[in-house]
Amino acid sequence: MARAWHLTSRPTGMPTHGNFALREIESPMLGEGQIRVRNLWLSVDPYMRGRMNDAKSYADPFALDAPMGGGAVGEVIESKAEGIAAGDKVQHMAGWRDEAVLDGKAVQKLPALGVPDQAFLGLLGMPGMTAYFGLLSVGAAKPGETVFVSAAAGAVGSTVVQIAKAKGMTVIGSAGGAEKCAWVQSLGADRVIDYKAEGSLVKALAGAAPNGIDVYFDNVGSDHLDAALAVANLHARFAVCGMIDIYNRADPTSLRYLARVIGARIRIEGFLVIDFMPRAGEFYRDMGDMLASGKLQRQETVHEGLESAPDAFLGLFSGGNTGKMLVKI
Ligand code: NAP
Ligand code: FER
Repeated sequence: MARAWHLTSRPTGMPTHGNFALREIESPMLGEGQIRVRNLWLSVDPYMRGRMNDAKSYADPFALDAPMGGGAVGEVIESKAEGIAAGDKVQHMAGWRDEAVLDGKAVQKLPALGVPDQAFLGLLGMPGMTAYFGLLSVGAAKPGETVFVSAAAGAVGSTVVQIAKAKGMTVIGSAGGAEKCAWVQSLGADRVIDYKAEGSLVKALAGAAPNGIDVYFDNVGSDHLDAALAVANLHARFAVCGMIDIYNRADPTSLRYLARVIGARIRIEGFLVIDFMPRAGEFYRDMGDMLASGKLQRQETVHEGLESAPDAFLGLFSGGNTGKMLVKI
């Protein structure tokens, strides 16, 4: 019997195990055009927290008492869809479960880039694409400029660090704890800030970026965003990717340095990775080249078994991952 994690209640503040239940689901016979996929890897991502709220947003909330969704990679075990055969590896959005029956049109075969399957959930998947277009298109980062990225040891942030270095930028990354900071430095970051060890992030960033910053890639919001505003150069660009610091709290901190937007003519722009899907080919080509020339490293934190999905998800909010957080089935 296939099983799927269901959202059973909407969290207030930090989610708990009590918000989820692992339940058996139907495994229907295949209709014309459908495939059966055995999931191998599940992605857990911060955006899922937003979809647990009953709020109007870019995507519908997760329904209560229904299987959760999310990025996944699996193997086709049965197919009635043209062009897809048993044994094919595919990516799709029916995650948080061990098996899924899907329309063949709802999955993509994994590109042949010579990397392990799970890379398509991280470095070469949604987080990688977020990093790539957020940095180069939204942030319009140029060689020689200084980029600051928060949550730099995470899936998106660690990819931003590596792309920025490969493209000739000076990079400052922030992360929680000495071990993560050492890893971010090993990826090529010029300076790292252990935000958990700093009293004032403004002072720490001013010290790490004596010539200011030209691009801020925001994954965290709050004090990180404020510190970036404080040290931003004239015509700096802020690519606002996420604000994980506020996803579980009702009392967002105020921005003391917001008015610098005016004098420094800062452009602050939020973005969604889905807007860049039509440019996926560009991403795979350029990332493929960078991979082939040894400029990109992959790192994953893996939780074992479908049972561990809520633990993996909750770990995102307590710094439980270095690189991409994954569940291996
Ligand atoms: P991730 O960075 O791999 O995982 C989350 C990390 O955030 C944790 O490991 C933790 O690292 C850090 N963190 C958690 N709570 C924090 C807090 N209160 N203050 C500072 N750091 C905190 O996750 P990801 O998938 O790469 O996502 C990163 C950001 O990008 C998120 O904000 C996410 O919502 C956003 N995102 C946006 C899009 C889009 O289309 N706009 C797409 C993908 C992701 P430390 O141990 O360093 O604290
Ligand atoms: C994310 C965080 C927030 C994300 C989307 C949002 C796709 C959107 C928030 C909103 O619409 O309020 O990681 O990823």
